[in-house]
Amino acid sequence: MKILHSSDWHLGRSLYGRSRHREHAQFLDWLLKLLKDEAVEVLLISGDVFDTTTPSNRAQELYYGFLPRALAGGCRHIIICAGNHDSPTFLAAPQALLKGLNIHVVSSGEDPAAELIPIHGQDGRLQLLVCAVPYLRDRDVRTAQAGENFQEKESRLLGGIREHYEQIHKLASSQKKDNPQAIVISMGHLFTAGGTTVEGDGVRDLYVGSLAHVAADIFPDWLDYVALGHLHRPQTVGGCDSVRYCGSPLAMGFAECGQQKVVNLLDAQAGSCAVRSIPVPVFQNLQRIADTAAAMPERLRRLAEVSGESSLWLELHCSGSEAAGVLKERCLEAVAGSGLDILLIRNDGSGPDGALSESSASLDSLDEFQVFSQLLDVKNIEESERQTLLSRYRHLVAQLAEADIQSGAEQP
Ligand SMILES: [Mn+2]
Repeated sequence: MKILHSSDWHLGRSLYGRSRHREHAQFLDWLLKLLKDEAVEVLLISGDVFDTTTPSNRAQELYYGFLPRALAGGCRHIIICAGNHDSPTFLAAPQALLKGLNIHVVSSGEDPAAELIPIHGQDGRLQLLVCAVPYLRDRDVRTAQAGENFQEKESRLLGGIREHYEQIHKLASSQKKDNPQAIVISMGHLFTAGGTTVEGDGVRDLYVGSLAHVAADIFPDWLDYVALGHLHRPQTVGGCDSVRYCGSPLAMGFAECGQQKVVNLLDAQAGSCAVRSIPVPVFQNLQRIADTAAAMPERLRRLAEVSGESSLWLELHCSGSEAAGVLKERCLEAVAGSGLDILLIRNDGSGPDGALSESSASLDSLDEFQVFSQLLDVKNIEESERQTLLSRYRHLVAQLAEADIQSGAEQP
């Protein structure tokens, strides 16, 4: 049985204000062809389908346009679990309709039994059992206790996550006993201990701190495969070939340019699951260039000559003495008429007007934590107080990210 594992599409995402819509559309077309060519029967999407909890209509059109085309191409079942970027209620809203088409959406982690998806063969026997665990939110797995500190909260959360996986694996294991021929796969959207990320790759910290990394031993070794989402770099977990993050299909930022993106294709039978990583083509070239401000325009001019009209998005890191405005003008002039497109110029401010360059850094290039950290710098906050404020701020941002404000339900 051929099964394909993908995750972290982040439909609707932009890069420094530039839309990635065309790239996403091209990726989905490529994926449709792959599903068909490889005669994939089941597609697994391990969370972060959308980049935000309120995706644009265009982003939704990509998703709802893709699903029926995948089915028409021969894919029998699609299983989608929610990631931390997805709104659980948004993904769940068309659940009943999609279920009728064999598209299974699991968006909330309230009930492990509801995350167990059985897929039967034509002979009526259980062929595949998928434990489709979505991103587990704080409220899914634990009850808040009065007066607990952050550490207690985190350790209780980790315990709750572990227990949730134990429960679903117990249910799956008892079904497996009656159906030894069945393939069993777990899906999850979480940060397992030892996983790696790249600066600026768009992986939003889960929960309050970075302590909430779950040990990979929550996945028992009798599982045929574990299809993970959340980390954007493809990787195996704990040296185990059958526990994998497939990563995002697009480079999420300039730090990821040159990183080979993949989807994982499984040829699965009970007890043996061969995994092949299929490289995803690059639909938009990205490049980061670091040089002195004085040398940058000439370097761009040479690059423009070589690349001609082919499209290349650039992030420039400049050092040295050049006023930000003049530098920008000279760089734009150097790439005029070519396929080179400068998305961001970062000036390290080592020149005489360093302060000016720094303050003109675009808000687009900073995340919410960098903005807050700069605010603490400006206010000359002392180190001890700084740690407390940072920790509270992270807590607030995490709460906000999990609030699912468009759900229409009364917020507690
Ligand atoms: Mn993600």
